[in-house]
Amino acid sequence: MADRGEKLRSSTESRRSLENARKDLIGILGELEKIGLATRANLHLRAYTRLRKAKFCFKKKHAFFAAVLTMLFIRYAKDGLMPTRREKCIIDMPSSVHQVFRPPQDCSMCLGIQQVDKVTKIDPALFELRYAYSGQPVVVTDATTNWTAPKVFSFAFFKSLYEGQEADCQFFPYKTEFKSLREVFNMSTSRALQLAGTKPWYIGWSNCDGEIGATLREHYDIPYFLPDTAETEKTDWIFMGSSGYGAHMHVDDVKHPSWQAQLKGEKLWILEPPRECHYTCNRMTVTVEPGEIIVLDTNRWYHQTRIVSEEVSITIGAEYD
Ligand SMILES: O=C(O)CCC(=O)C(=O)O
Repeated sequence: MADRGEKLRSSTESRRSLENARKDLIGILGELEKIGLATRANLHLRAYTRLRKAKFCFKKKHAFFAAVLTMLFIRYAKDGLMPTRREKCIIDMPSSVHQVFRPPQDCSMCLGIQQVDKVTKIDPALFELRYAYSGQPVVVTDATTNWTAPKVFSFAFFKSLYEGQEADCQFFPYKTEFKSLREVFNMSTSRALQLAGTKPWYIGWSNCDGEIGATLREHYDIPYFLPDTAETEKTDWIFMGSSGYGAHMHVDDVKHPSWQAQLKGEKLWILEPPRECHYTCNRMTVTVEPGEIIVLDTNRWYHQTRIVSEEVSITIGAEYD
């Protein structure tokens, strides 16, 4: 208590002596002005006063920096708002931050690859050797033959599965107005079926609900070509939507490569090598037809998709290691 009183006293005293010094200085400067002596101190004091009054003047160079900053902001804000597949983190960073800190790739993963192969009846050993972990994208044409998913999976089927549930782990609205899967399943049937005059839509989500996952797996199998030692993640990824729409160009930040089965509709994939390999590797495109499975390391290849069929596209996929 005594200590606080002491501090208060000393701060009041120093404020008083500062005030006295200011008054003395003004007095001296006044006297100097009276006798016409323009001292350096006097000049400095005026310059200081002028400086304080000066207004900020927006010049050409300021406009240039403002334009650069605005462009950077728009680019990163847009990119940051775009969804990409990621592992769940405690603190989720915008996708732009992930992309900036992405470790550089070894371009041997894409060197010499001219196109996405389409293969049939591929032996798992050969698949492992050529495609499973090499980074070379491939489409397998005969891996959904006995699946019931292409017939069963539809907007109405997913709607009935998710009725009253909040079971999606990650939801990607892309360009739609939807904020959740619940909102998607509330759209009108005519829009869901993309009848004439209705608004197009494209969305994606991951399912981590055990029960729903088990129901989904009643209708598809682990693709036969995956190596015996490979484990498929329990998280299913579903992408669904209308002609002309798809995912923007991006790279993912997930653990493993993925497979994705085209159950309905046709989807064009545009693949770009990582930025650091642009001069050594090729950009490629491939259209995945109903019944085909694309296998892609989405962590290494930048990818963009577009539905090219009139029919609504439905896909299911997962990561494997
Ligand atoms: O299937 C799509 O349209 C997008 C898929 C995608 O971006 C992904 O799997 O990371």
